[in-house]
Amino acid sequence: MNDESSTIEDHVEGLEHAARRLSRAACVVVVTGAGASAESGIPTFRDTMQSLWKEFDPQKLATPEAFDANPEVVTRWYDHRRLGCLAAQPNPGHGALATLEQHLADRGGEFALFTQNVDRLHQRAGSRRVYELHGSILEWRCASTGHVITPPPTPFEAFPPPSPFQPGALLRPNVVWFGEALPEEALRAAWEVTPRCDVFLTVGTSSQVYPAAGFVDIASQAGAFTIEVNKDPTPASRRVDVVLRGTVGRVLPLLVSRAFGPGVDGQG
Ligand code: BV8
Repeated sequence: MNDESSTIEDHVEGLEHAARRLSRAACVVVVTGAGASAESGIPTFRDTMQSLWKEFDPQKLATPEAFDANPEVVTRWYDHRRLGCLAAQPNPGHGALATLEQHLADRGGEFALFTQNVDRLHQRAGSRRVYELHGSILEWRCASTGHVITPPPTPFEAFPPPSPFQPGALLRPNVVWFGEALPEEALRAAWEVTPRCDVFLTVGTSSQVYPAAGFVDIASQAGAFTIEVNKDPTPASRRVDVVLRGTVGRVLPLLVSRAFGPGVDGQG
């Protein structure tokens, strides 16, 4: 990169190497976590406990046991987060992933995005092949019959919200709690495409929750070039080929525009 074109913005260590590999890839797999939505104003999973929730542990609340023991607290927490997700807008990091997917499609390549996030911002940013590993907070389901609904963008009127499908039953968020199985289709897709990808990106995740945190190892062991985008070190940092240390909203647009030329960095 010559001096004229490079700016302080561009000096993300490893960017050129990552961009070169990405520009040649025929199959790209991405896993995202809460850090991808942080710049949209959605608190990350482990930072989500602020103000009225500060005395709760998210890992304890995101369980079937907590819902059974205290359905009012759990459904209030999830409805509070649901409304936050509805009010949020996709950020340039989401846009860059949608642009990356389009570039792979334009060249007849393959792209798959596995998100641990439950906010649907990837879809709102234009990503098409998205697998929601941990479900969606915008959908709720009858805890007894499994019927799924999309509640209106207003707070529930009662907590815990009653199910309209069975008298006495409750509604719960249609997310995957700790100890619950991930959606079959998403897992099957992950096991199928991850070992075939040329480049694997792990984006904005603390890489602590399985099985999602293990996908990077499957890709790496199959020979993929692995990239981590995170503002902080994670357990995956020492296992990937390149760490792009920085915020998703800044690094991903840089990476995509370096790999595929200017003006395609997800900035609209
Ligand atoms: C299951 C619900 C089996 C929705 C969540 C090995 C294999 C399989 C399972 C296990 C295993 N070992 C242990 C387990 C059990 C468990 C697990 O992984 N426990 C952990 C704690 C060790 N896994 C499970 O229980 C899974 N189920 O495997 O079932 C089974 C099989 C058959 C039949 C029955 C059962 C279920 C896991 C899903 C749990 N549900 N959420 C919700 O409430 O949101 S997980 C929860 O953590 C969130 O969904 C979140 O997505 C996920 C991961 O967190 P992150 O997304 O990484 O968010 P976090 O805040 O941690 O980190 C944010 C990162 O971004 C940080 O690194 C930060 O530095 C960075 N960052 C912040 N801002 C930015 C940024 N980076 C860049 N730019 C920024 N601006």
